[in-house]
Amino acid sequence: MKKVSVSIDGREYIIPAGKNIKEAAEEVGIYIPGLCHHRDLIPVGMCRLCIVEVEGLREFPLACMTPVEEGMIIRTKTDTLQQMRRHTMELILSLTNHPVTCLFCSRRDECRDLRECMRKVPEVVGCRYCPKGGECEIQEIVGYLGMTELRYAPMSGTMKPVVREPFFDRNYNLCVLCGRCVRVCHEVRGQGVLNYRISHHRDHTIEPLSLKDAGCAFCGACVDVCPTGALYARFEKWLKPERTVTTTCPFCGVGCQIDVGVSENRIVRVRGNRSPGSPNNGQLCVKGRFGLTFAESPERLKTPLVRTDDGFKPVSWDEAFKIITEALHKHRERSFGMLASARCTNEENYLAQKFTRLVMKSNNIDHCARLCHAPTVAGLRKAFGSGAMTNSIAELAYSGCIFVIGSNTTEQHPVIALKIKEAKRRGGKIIVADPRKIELTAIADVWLRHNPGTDVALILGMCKVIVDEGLIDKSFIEERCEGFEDFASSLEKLSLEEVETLTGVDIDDLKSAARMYATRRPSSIVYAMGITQHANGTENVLALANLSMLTGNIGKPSAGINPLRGQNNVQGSCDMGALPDLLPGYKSIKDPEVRRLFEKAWGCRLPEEPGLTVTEMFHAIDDGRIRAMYIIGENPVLSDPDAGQVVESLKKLEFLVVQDIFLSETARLAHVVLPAASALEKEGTFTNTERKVLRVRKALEPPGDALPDWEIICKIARRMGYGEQFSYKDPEEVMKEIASLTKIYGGISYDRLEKQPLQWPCPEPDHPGTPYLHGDGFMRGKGKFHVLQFRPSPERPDREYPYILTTGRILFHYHTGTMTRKVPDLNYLRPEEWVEMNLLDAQELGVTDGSWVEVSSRRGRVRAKAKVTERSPRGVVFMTFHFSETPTNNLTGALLDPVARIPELKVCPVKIQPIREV
Ligand SMILES: Nc1nc2c(c(=O)[nH]1)N[C@H]1C(S)=C(S)[C@@H](COP(=O)(O)OP(=O)(O)OC[C@H]3O[C@@H](n4cnc5c(=O)[nH]c(N)nc54)[C@H](O)[C@@H]3O)O[C@H]1N2
Ligand SMILES: Nc1nc2c(c(=O)[nH]1)N[C@H]1C(S)=C(S)[C@@H](COP(=O)(O)OP(=O)(O)OC[C@H]3O[C@@H](n4cnc5c(=O)[nH]c(N)nc54)[C@H](O)[C@@H]3O)O[C@H]1N2
Ligand SMILES: [Mo]
Repeated sequence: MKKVSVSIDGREYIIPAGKNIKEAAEEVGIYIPGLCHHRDLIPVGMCRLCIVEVEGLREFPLACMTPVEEGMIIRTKTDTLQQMRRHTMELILSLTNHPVTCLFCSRRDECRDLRECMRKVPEVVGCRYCPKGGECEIQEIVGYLGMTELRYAPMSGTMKPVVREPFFDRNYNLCVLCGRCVRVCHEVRGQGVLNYRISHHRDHTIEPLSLKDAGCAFCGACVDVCPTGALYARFEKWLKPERTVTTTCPFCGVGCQIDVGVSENRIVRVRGNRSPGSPNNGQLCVKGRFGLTFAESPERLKTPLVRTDDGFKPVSWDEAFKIITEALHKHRERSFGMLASARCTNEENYLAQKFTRLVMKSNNIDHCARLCHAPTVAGLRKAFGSGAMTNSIAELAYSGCIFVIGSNTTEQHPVIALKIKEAKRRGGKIIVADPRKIELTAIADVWLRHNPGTDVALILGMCKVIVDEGLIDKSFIEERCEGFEDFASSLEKLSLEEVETLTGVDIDDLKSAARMYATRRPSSIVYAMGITQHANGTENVLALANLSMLTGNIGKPSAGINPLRGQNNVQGSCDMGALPDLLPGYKSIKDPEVRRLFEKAWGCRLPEEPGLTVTEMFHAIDDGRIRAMYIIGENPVLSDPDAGQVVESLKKLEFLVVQDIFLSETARLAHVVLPAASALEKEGTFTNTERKVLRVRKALEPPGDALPDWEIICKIARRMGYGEQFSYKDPEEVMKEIASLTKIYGGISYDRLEKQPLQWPCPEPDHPGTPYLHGDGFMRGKGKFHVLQFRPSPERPDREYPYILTTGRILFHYHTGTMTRKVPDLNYLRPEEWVEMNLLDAQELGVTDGSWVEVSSRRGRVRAKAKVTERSPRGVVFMTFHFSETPTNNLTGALLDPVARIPELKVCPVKIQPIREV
């Protein structure tokens, strides 16, 4: 990196070239005041407070707008500068009518706790008015400038009412019109909701007046950049953290690093962390920023519960363990099934599978990856030899083209969507393939609105165009792949007209998408559930693998295939072998060599036959092959397909123990319920979607008697006679064992993670980790093309069930709602299920926006309000599975992909009938 040497305030510094004076000074610890600038924003030089003196220049350059140059002699704090800044500041304060009592308060420097201040100096209305106290940037500037009074009378303005938004207040009496909020909303978040409202009554303020209906995503970025108390999160108001803990967000698979400020065992601050390797660089989404308070919900489980005839009875851990060990002893070596949890840490998942295999002598262990990315694991392993996201989140910003297929990225991985928007700003092309009109279609260069379930045809069509037009990367294919000839000749039989008929996508659009993807290298593919949750999910994944190899867009930075993993630790649960056929590190249970390694380490014999998958376990209950289950952090009563059947099956179990943080719908069916500590209350690691191992740290004490999942599993195992194999001091010790047995984690340790996160494969203690895979050759040797044929979804719409129901998620809620629905303002933003449907369908059905409908399938029926929206194409309706009042999965079916055993959750034929309000 090029460097320049400069002098600042009489000292010499070497600074990376390309920085502006303000950034350069900050880097060496010199403060220059400023209100409009923020490190995430494009400098605009609006507030003029950051003027400096540069030798040889007669004017006073703005530090935020002036790049450092070799040999510059800069002064940041001369009398002239300070005097000019004081004038400027006085003007800003008087023109914006910002209250000053607090600013000139003699105890300003001690200002730490505003409640304290109000008690001592009750007449200080300024403080009472502002929630920001010692963190106010205006106060900092006023102090730096040594101001003691305001010589200009404040402009008389009217008091503006404080607007109460979900999560935060907007008090424009405190706004100094620095514009940071407006700019972060446009520049960083690409949301563009906030705007200036300039009126001739000097009543300048920020629009819109209410954010809820204006498309605001409530990410909180505006709140975080506000220098004053104008925008302020209510749960942070008045309170100061006693300590701050950096940990990993417990919602989705992005793995955002968060700084959680805690006071008296309560969360009083949440900020995005920006230390090296953090996937989010300071940004968060609504759930990470404002949704962590689920942990403080009074509904948290606080003691073990045992079911009696009169409902659940709280019991001691001792009593609960006694019942559990007695019951589980009966089912060893047979009739036992475990669901591990992608919400839990790596260490906990490792222990869950060790418990199942070693203590229960069974391979019946699986988890929600089965309903999620099982086709990714299966398909990408077949094609490349590894089932993980090939590249890193940060690389997306530099892609020449991003093909987003079946991923509603802005709602489901909001912080990754920022990188897609950034790529667009840098001139990259965006292709979206989605039947629904998602937010990204607004910035897409091409939007392929295909019929649900026709992805194989669509992708093969693109492959055909690429081959026919000679856009393939011949040398890449020759050197690094196999099976190309067969694949290419299989395309000869495919007709684009047929693709058009099947998919409903115009041939010209298909062609331009194919050309864009093939020629704007490096091109990335981003996909999620729209690809995997189909009875032909594995074929969809293989089709994408073919597309990437054809054009050589794999094994390179900013290219690759990026399955966005869903749950916070679903990548880790898979890595840890919480799967019926694989031991930690994706080692086959059938391989005797592998078994020997684990048998030696654990001192046991391992069961050889692969176990049952999630969906198979529920069927096995029905025929008596499974009679006891241990479910950790999963809620299949709402999340599994054909959920009505799942409930029936669970009721047949002789013994069910559920370990959760809430009394979930599944826990309600248990014989014993165990209270777990949430991610905010324990130590460990999560592995995010880009294979990055991130630390989870304890910020809060767990409520009541709740214990971390790892401790509970170990305690049960020890009681069942496995004291030696399950006595760990802490999760760090578990990670040591994981690293010793799992090559891809071989070089990972808590010591190293303390410095920065590491991406697997990281086989040695001095290995730097791997940002993108298959760089020096595919993990399986050669990349393999697969010949594929389009198979339509097994259950098609017909006269009785004419609409296609596709299911998924929305921004404000998470899965079965156990956590997000405990956060009042998330619930306020979306309190109920909607059946999203097209206007033409609504008219045909005689349904209006907000009226009630009954949706039924061959398996069940549910009721909800209709939402008439252009998001849904004709004939397709969309529902979530976030609301227990509307158990959508009573409708979906358990038709499985033959390879990955994932159910078809994205195509379910239904009928819809208007009903009277319920
Ligand atoms: N807010 C929030 N974020 C989440 C979650 C959450 O519950 N809430 N869950 C997390 C988890 S575990 C996961 S797996 C991810 C899921 O993240 P996504 O997969 O992005 O979410 P979905 O809503 O399931 O569906 C994705 C898209 O697939 C489209 N689609 C439907 N049918 C088809 C089809 O046949 N072909 C194609 N190409 N597209 C189709 C839908 O219109 C939708 O836009 O989100 C994670 N993030
Ligand atoms: N119709 C339809 N169904 C779907 C999908 C779809 O798109 N459509 N998507 C599928 C997908 S991709 C997924 S990933 C699954 C998700 O399905 P689930 O994993 O069953 O859903 P969650 O609501 O995330 O359930 C996790 C449970 O873990 C608990 N929990 C949270 N943290 C902890 C912890 O630290 N310890 C313990 N012990 N418990 C904890 C929560 O309270 C919650 O009850 O749903 C699937 N089901
Ligand atoms: Mo998922």
